[in-house]
Amino acid sequence: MAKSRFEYVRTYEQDAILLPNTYIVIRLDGRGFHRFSAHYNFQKPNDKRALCLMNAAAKQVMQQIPDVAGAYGQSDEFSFVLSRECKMFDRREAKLVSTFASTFTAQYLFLWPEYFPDTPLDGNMLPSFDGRAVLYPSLREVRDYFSWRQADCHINNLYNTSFWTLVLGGGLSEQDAEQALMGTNSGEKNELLFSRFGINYNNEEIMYRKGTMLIRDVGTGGSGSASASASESTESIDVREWHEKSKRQIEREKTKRRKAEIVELHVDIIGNEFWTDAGRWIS
Ligand code: DGT
Ligand code: MG
Ligand code: MG
Ligand code: MG
Ligand code: MG
Repeated sequence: MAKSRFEYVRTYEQDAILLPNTYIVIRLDGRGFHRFSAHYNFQKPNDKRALCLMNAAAKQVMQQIPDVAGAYGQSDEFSFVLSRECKMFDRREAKLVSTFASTFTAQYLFLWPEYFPDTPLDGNMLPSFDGRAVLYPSLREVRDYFSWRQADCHINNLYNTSFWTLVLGGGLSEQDAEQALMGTNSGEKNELLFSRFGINYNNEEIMYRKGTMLIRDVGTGGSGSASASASESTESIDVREWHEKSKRQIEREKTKRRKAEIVELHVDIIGNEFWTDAGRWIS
């Protein structure tokens, strides 16, 4: 490209580069979904169509971006964790975050009619998602990050389930329901649901209670890491040591991720089990 005398303006561009050798978590969150969900009459407290649409859009993002190891979603948010060796866009933060947000938004729009066949989108109320990238130095923090989001899902869902049961099932006004729940702990909310409405919270749909984890089924015959030993599979990931990987190894893992089937799980990701059994999806 011929250089013009205007070319110098380019030197004003500042790229924030994400630290090497760290896990990148990109969290997307629906903009103003309080209003968005009301506009399209999402069922309260959970609209299955809306949650499945989020999952489907996230799955498409994973399909298109093999650097994503796994993703967790709940409510109007989705978090994608990228492998530590990820070199996509030379780890330029703005390129990464904006690409994730726009790819996800495009998929959400494209898939909308499949999940809301009777509800056309309104040009004055279209979905958009903000995004941010957070870096974590080890699997310990990555794991705690996912635990944090799932705990958030649990707390909000228990509250929302109690609130809407009081309003829709108990005939309370929204203010009275808020009053009734003020200062109650989890046990008291469970008790209220059970004693007044015969609802056992633990029998509520698991996707609502646990959110959705998407991982790649990289198989059990040797994990993503070529040097993985048999004993590693039973080892808790937070004690697994990180070691420098060769370019070939990184490429091999990427190919494996690209080919692997994406599995949708609605399970506890706070306890050890998920990270010992399924922990192979991340290395
Ligand atoms: P933001 O993120 O600051 O732009 O604002 P919002 O309004 O998106 O707030 P946020 O992200 O904290 O909360 C998510 C909102 O989306 C919350 O008001 C509940 C709503 N929402 C998400 N999923 C569902 C659903 O399945 N059913 C219903 N009725 N509402 C939902
Ligand atoms: Mg939001
Ligand atoms: Mg917010
Ligand atoms: Mg949100
Ligand atoms: Mg371009």
